[in-house]
Amino acid sequence: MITLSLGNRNFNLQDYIHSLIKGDREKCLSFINKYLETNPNPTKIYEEVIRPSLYRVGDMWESNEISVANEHLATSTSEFLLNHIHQSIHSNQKVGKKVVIAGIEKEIHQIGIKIVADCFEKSGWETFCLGANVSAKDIILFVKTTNPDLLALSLSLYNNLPDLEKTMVKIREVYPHIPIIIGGRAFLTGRRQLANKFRSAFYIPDLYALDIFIQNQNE
Ligand code: B12
Repeated sequence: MITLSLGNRNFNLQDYIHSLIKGDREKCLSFINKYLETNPNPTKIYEEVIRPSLYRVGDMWESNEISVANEHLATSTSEFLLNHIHQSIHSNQKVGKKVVIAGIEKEIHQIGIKIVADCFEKSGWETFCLGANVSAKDIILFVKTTNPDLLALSLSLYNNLPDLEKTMVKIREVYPHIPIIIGGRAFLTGRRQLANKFRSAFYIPDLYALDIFIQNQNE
């Protein structure tokens, strides 16, 4: 049993994962609402509930403990819950900064991308979330029209790391100075130093570090 303790309440993550796989929106929603009541900081719920539960779903899928359909159900239920959590996000003041967030071409994992967008939004940034599978050409064109202060790229598949590097090379050819942050599950097993190959590029390991990065940018 995986129990999360928060305030004086305990949350059984195993039960939540079970409801997620069954696509039981009502039970999941009740879990999420109780968690948010105890701690309204979305970063915490993303890092302690949404991410680990989907990683667990991925492991169960990989080891054939659950079907592809149940994995899809868990994913779509999580997307529904993200939309719900999004409603609790309020930024008191706009900071006058813009960020473009995207998953590179061939990447169709988009939940992490949406979450990163929420983190910027709650900190008062104007946020352009392009979603997954965006080509370098399209990212470059979009940057031209929006002139953002920062570009955030997400990568889930380890095998796509060379494509991320190629994308960053192409972006740097056109925009030598725009700061770029990279993150996502692909870096869990290494290659975090990829960012060091590029000027003003940074690897950010999790949302707690992202919040600190954003705070520093806001000062
Ligand atoms: C849902 C899912 C899918 C869905 C995606 C649907 C969607 N709408 O996004 C579908 C079914 C489409 C899918 C497809 C595939 N998937 Co998939 N998928 C998953 C699963 C179960 C969950 C992903 C997820 O949403 N995680 C939760 C989010 C919140 O976590 P996250 O993305 O890591 O993001 C967090 C952080 O990393 C960070 N973050 C993310 N990006 C960024 C960016 C920045 C700048 C920063 C600062 C932070 C940051 O913030 C987030 C909050 O904590 C994972 C399991 C897992 N362990 O992740 C497998 C997983 C990622 N998939 C995997 C695979 C193999 C595939 C497929 C190749 C399967 C296939 N044979 O077709 C395809 C590939 C498709 C493609 N070309 O991209 C493997 C990858 C293994 C590897 N070698 O890298 C995993 C790990 C499953 C497994 N255990 O094998 N998948």
